[in-house]
Amino acid sequence: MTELPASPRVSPAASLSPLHSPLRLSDEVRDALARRTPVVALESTIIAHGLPRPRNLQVARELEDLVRAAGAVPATVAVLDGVPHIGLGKEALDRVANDTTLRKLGFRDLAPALATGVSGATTVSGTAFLAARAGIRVFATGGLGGVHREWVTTQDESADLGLLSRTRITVVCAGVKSILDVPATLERLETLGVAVLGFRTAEFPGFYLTRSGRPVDWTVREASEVADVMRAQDALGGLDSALIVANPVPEAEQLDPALHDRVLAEALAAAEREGVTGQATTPFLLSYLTERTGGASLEANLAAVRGNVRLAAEIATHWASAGEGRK
Ligand code: PSU
Ligand code: MN
Repeated sequence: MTELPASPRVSPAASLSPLHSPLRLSDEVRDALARRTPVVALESTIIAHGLPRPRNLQVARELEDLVRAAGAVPATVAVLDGVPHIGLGKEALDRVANDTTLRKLGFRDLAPALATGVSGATTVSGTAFLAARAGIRVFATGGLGGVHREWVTTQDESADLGLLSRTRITVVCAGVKSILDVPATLERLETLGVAVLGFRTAEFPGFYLTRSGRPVDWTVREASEVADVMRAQDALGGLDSALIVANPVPEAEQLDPALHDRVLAEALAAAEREGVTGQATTPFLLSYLTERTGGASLEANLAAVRGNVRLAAEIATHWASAGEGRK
């Protein structure tokens, strides 16, 4: 099969001289990319701002172990002292989990953070950008950011969506966080031209919940089919955009839907009452849910992330082996 020429694009940082790239790749990530063996990017905001301490460090390690057990190399992304790290060593991972001064860095925050030497955890938008620049194609997270329920008055829409409409990366997630306006977020993804595949589901997942009640247009059943879609994206060339693989949390591990709806309503009311806005909104709502569900939402969140990490490693494996044939 002859491939169409790839669209002109900025070369990934992995192909740049390390002297000219501000990115610091861990040795094992650099090695895996050079050998075209599977790599999975992981974000750090979920660790620093999305999960309670000390569980967050255990989870950060567990997710990396899951990637390794599936035969891929984990590349957790964070900015430390102004340097974007792609792949964290033990100490760096400890720091991301325990340093309470760490900022939350979306894509737009990266340049100021680099210029001022700041440290921060990267969100989906920050991580997707840095991972793609490093030459990593597959990324696992919990739930994407999206359109907030109060959008009509606040215009709060996560930068995740816009960045994913401009970045060639495959993001495995359990849908978008259910604290959001899910239907509006799906409409935005359509408008922005971001493809969404349901993994073994015809329904978009609901993050803590297996189902959101909204259909997806495309369903795949195997990781190899996701890699086929990634190859088709590249064969088409042209505009870079992401591919979202929506992988539901298993029904046995979801949060009880009635509990979810009740506590979420309380959380949204509390956020409004306390005047929580901007970057603080998502962490506030997630921790409110964790507290008021007696930890049940946390378990559902973790079950979702684990499933996403495993699937991402499988997709990365198919992607890497497909790459061998391509030269
Ligand atoms: N998924 C989780 N927990 C999280 C997040 C995702 O299971 O904490 C983070 C991601 O980093 C995502 C961010 O990019 O929440 C969205 O924040 P905001 O709505 O402020 O863009
Ligand atoms: Mn926001």
